[in-house]
Amino acid sequence: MSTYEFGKIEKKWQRIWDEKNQYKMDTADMSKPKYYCLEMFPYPSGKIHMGHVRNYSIGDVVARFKKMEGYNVLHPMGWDSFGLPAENAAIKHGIHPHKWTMSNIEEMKEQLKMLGLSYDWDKEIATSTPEYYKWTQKIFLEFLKAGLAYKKNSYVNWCPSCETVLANEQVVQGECERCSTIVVKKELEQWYFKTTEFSEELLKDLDELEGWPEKVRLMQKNWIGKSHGANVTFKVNNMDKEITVYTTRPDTIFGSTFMVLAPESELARELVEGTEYEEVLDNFLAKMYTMTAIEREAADLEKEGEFIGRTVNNPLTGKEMPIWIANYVLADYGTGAVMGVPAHDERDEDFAKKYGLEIIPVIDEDDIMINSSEFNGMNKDEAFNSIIEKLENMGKGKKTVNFRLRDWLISRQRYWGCPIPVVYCDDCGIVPVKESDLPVLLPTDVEFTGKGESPLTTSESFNECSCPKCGKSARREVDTIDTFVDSSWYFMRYVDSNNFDEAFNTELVNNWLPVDQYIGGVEHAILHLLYARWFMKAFNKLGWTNHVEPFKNLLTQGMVLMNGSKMSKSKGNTVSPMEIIDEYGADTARLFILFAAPPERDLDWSDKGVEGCFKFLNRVYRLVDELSEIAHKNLQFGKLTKEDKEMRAKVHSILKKVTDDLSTKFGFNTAIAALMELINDIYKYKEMDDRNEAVIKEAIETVVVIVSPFAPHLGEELWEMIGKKGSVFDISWPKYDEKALILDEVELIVQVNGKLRNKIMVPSDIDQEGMKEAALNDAKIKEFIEGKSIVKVISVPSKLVNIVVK
Ligand code: ANZ
Ligand code: ZN
Repeated sequence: MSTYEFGKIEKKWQRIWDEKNQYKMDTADMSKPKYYCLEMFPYPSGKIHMGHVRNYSIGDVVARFKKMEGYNVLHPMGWDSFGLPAENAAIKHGIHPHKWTMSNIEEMKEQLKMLGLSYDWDKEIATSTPEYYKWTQKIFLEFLKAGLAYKKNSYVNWCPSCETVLANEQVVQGECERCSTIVVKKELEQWYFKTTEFSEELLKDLDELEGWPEKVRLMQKNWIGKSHGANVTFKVNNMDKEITVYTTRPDTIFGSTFMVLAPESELARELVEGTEYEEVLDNFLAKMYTMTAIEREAADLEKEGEFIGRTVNNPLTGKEMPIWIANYVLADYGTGAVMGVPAHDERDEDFAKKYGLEIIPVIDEDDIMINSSEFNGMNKDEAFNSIIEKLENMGKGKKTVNFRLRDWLISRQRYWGCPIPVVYCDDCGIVPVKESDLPVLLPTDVEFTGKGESPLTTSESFNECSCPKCGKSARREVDTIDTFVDSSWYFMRYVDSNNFDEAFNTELVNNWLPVDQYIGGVEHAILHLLYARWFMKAFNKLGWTNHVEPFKNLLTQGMVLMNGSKMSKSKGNTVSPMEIIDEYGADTARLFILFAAPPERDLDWSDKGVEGCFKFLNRVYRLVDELSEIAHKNLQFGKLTKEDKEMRAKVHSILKKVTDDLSTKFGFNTAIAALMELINDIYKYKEMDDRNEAVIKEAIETVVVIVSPFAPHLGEELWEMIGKKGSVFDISWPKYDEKALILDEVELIVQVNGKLRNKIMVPSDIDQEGMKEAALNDAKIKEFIEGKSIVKVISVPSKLVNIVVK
């Protein structure tokens, strides 16, 4: 008897899969229904972690099962390979980001292959390769043409000591991650994608995404943040100027006693220009530059502000209101100006109390209007509409909806990203690079000093260029594109990854999108998914696809924990997948991770659990090995005993359960539990003296098929051991036998016009309707009643059916 040599088995099948291109598929082939199974592609850090193992094991079971169910399955993998770590490695170790990235990819690919994942590697992409980013650049230019990309001034994080721009994730509690200097804001012209173009669609279409977790839909909805209110205009006293505020509570306007502006707003600057308050504004702004937007939006923010020497009049009360600037008002939301209503808004209340501003309640505890002139006595909702109407009639207001969603700042002052394909010409301004000149390649003569605005400024070869329009010498854009852009369309490139003429073929994308099942971490629930959805809508508008949503079904898998907290390098509580593969094999690693918890839930690592799964696979191996000779035989069931029937019922009921668990829900853990139960029963059954070999053969074959999607190397090995030719993954998923599920049967006599015509077997607990149906559906009986009309059907429970025809 041989033992389960997982190391040998896994290497053997990985080699065979490679050699015969087991997972190659053709997206042009639409002869079978399509199924697009996608897992979020990784950043190539060089080493896979347990989160990857979980994500990709889930996807692999889905892909393998769907293929066996008869779908043409697209299951690709690639690399989100631009990004900061490669650049940091360059600064620290002097290794070029491209080299560093490519060697990481190679290493990680090796590791993914060791997990036995069913990817078609011919479809592999890496976003940092010119073959890919050429199309990212082309997409940028098309967006520019369509008005979906534009440039405007904005603030970046600047470390005065490192003299460099910092990404948000490099700012830790307001300080530079590297040197702990307080980070300030610096104004730069930057590129934006107009995400707000599709705010309404991004919100509305969430309703259609029934295959998404409710919590993710809600997170997106909140992020988009649609609100209903009004814009109200206030005239500035002693000045030819108006201020428009956005309010969701026009019903509180009689309680508005002051006005607050975002300190960064142009308006604030205009109001103080040439007055003694200019200095007040400058000093206040300097303070604001050390705060992040997140800090400023926090509910517990200590409210701070300054009076800036001007007033407005409340359009409905006529009361004079002082104008302040304050830290809690943001420049890029609404109009950047707020009417302060301290009686009904908490932030305004904190502010008014701190600075001694007037507080006037205008709504009582029963939501009835008070202190509001002709609106007194109204319900506040009624007042909401009536006050807007009044303001509209006065020409002082307008009903408005507002979105929290901002346009997407895509400029990064980084080297390791996709170059923005425009040049600046003194005569022609911003000029797009000609399509025939794409890709604009990243130069290699860059100095990685960690200083300055954009590393690309240090490359002479990159900067020297001529204007595509007039031919005069021009400067290249030195910023690169946010890596979230790369990952917003990669799933379309997979469909047509070797296309050298365009980003993708429209027909192929129309055929293959939406992704049928997307699987990834919940940390991407907002930005990545929102950006990808936005891209789909933009591509739709450009006529590149007829779809508007990229992902039909979404599974957000839980985290892998150790002793209750997330596995992480910094905490030192990690288990390396490679160690587990070495010690127990990839099949055990996969089985454990799928068995230990339902996929959406967090999973606690357990060495005991791994050990248990390893033992189980050994047990499966030994069982099949022992019975493989029987499986080779040509056998007939013959007459079955009660025990034989029970064994068959078990096999088919478990096949039914596993099929159900895999096709309608992600019941991997329950499917594996069922398989364990089946193995126990087979062990018992095979020990019986009068065991039926045909029953054993059927049971063993079923076990091998069921184990395959979870432990694919072992599945193939066992399939070979029981004498089957070819890959187990090329067969159709077996159908369970409904009849085998029924244990007790009785013989039913079927008569036609009183004459015995056949005897059929039916379940003993059959009802009269069932008896009638079974009799009428019997092939032999059908011959006797064909062409005749049924007068009536008489039945004696569990014994006889008589069909009267004429
Ligand atoms: C008066 C008022 C009275 C307000 C009241 C609220 C309650 P949402 O719902 O999130 O859209 N606001 C408007 N622009 C702002 C900005 N740039 N920075 C900070 N706050 C701003 O929030 C809309 C409300 O937030 C607006 O309605 C405004 O305050 C404030 F009892 O106007 B409200
Ligand atoms: Zn020019």
